Amino acid sequence: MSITELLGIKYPIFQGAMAQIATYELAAAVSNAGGLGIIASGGLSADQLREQIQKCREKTDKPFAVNLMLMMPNCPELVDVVIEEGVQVVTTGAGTPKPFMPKFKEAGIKVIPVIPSVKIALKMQEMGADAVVAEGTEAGGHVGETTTMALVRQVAKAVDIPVVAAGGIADGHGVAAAYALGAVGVQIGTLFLVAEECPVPDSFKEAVLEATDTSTTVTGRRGGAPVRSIKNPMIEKYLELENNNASRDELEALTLGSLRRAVHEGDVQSGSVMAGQICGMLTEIKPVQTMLDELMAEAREVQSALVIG
Ligand code: TUI
Repeated sequence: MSITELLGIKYPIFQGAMAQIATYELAAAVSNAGGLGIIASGGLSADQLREQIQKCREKTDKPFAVNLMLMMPNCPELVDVVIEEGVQVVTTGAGTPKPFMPKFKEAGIKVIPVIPSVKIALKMQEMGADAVVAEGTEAGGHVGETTTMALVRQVAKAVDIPVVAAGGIADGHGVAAAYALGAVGVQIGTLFLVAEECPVPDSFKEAVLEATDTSTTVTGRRGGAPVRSIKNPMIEKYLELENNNASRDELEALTLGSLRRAVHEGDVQSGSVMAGQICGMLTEIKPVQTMLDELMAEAREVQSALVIG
């Protein structure tokens, strides 16, 4: 069965669950446009997540998912909300959904973990995942080490469940490339940062539009939670502190509340503007529907025009 049949969607395109950004407004827009909209629950309370799910359902009658950031201490409560509200699909990130698998299975929920390596992909398959999103290090936010090119191919060869490719994809060429590697769908985050429906301040969208292919970098490798974002004075300072072996406290003082500063206050100088390496290609703010239609039309054009050798 194709991923579109499995999930009841038109296009094999998932919207990345960008923490504090992927609210019901963006998720509903993506689902209405034929993709899989995903509500990011990172940073939300159980009540806030319930409200997000209910508002999403008011805006779309199409399938949508909820992403669980497994590092969140309130994950068990969020899982209960997802089940009570009848959400059909869950994606997970930054950890293992193992403790929650029996509950998800019992509720008939499809579980699609985001994974950064073959080893973790196999582990997820064994615990009953319905598919995996193989996310390369080109992606924004919390990332692994392996590139999309190397990761997707190796995961696709290793597992029997469907593989969705993520990291560095923002147009039809990227979609076609993902399929060539064995993926049966893509997850896209950075492109949707510049969607009309994306609820971030204009300054955030401008930072993404102005960025080039070399504008992002990864901080926090030493602390074990590497994060990709667009370089700005705060990130430069972080890198300097990291190079000088600064204490964990000093580093945390710099990043405390930094995602909120960028996403809610539009402060793109001292806030975290998490984005993937493909941001250099983005030049225009567009409606989600236009983005998805163009992505799929271009992917099909690339597919039929491809000449090898
Ligand atoms: O989770 C993401 N991306 C994120 S989460 C996030 S919020 C955040 N803010 C500040 C610091 C850190 C996070 C921003 N972006 N992507 C999915 C993803 N999952 N990437 C890597 C992983 C992952 C890593 C280890 C998944 C599983 C895993 O291990 C599982 C196991 O069983 O060991």
